[in-house]
Amino acid sequence: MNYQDYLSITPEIKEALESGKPVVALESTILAHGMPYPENVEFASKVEEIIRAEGAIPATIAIMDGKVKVGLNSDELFRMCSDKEVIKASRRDMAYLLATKKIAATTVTTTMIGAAMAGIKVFATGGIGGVHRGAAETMDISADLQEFAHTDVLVVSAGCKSILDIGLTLEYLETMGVPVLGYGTTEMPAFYCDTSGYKVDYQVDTPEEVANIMKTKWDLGLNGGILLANPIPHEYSMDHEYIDAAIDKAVEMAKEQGIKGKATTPFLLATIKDLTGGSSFDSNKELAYNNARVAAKVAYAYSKIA
Ligand code: PSU
Ligand code: MN
Repeated sequence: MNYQDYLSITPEIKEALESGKPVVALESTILAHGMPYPENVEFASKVEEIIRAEGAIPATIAIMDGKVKVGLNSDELFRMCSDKEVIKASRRDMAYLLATKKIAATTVTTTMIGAAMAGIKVFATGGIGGVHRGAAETMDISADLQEFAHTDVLVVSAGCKSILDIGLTLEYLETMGVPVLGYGTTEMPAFYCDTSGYKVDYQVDTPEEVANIMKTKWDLGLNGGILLANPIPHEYSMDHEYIDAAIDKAVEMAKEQGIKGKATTPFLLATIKDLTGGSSFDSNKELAYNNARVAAKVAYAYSKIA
């Protein structure tokens, strides 16, 4: 058997990939562990609609029935949004979950892996995982960063949340040789906020520019991902002080309650939503829609030159 035997790609996506049409990968952990039910159901279909409206094909990825599924139907999407048994799958979980035919949602890490297996080069998410605050003691560094070091996928993300140490996350990406491009900005966005005070490597302003950098990197045999940091639209950007206070509180609560390992990020996301009375969730959805839109445009530009 080879890895293709573990892949299940919908006919629509397969045809699109074979004929060089633009396809955008989407993760399922954002649905299963990053957003509350039932709001995630509307999000899941809207984000796919946005990609279609831009002329690209959405490919939400998940693990089910011993396969990496690329493209979910509406029942499967609903299951990702509503089933509490859905496991959060990082790189280390993948073989176990496939061999035992469990149902699991893919993080940025495993969505990159699934996309690369299928031949999809562009992936839209909300925010990536990174180096957690206090990582010097806890060693909590998301596997997402390692994945960028060796898997050839461009990820469109609104930077990362300040539940993470943004400065250390950028240092780690530098060590791993990962280009960090700011889309229309010189700064690494901080998820809910369009600025963070940290600089990206380079500013890029058009999908064509991004596509050219992708092609050049991979033509050169420089394996690994690219992070396209796309700021939340300014009208949805939240007040730094307000959101930072909620984040500080959530980080403190996680520590008090002894939350560890892969439970940390979902705990922080849910706690921040509660502490902000849901207002952070509106921003969360808008930035993800915006990332989907940009990813579709980049996938289109890349399809013209690849
Ligand atoms: N950050 C968010 N929303 C998310 C996640 C991160 O703002 O939904 C999810 C993504 O799937 C990401 C994962 O890949 O959490 C990282 O988890 P960990 O920190 O356990 O590596
Ligand atoms: Mn972690």
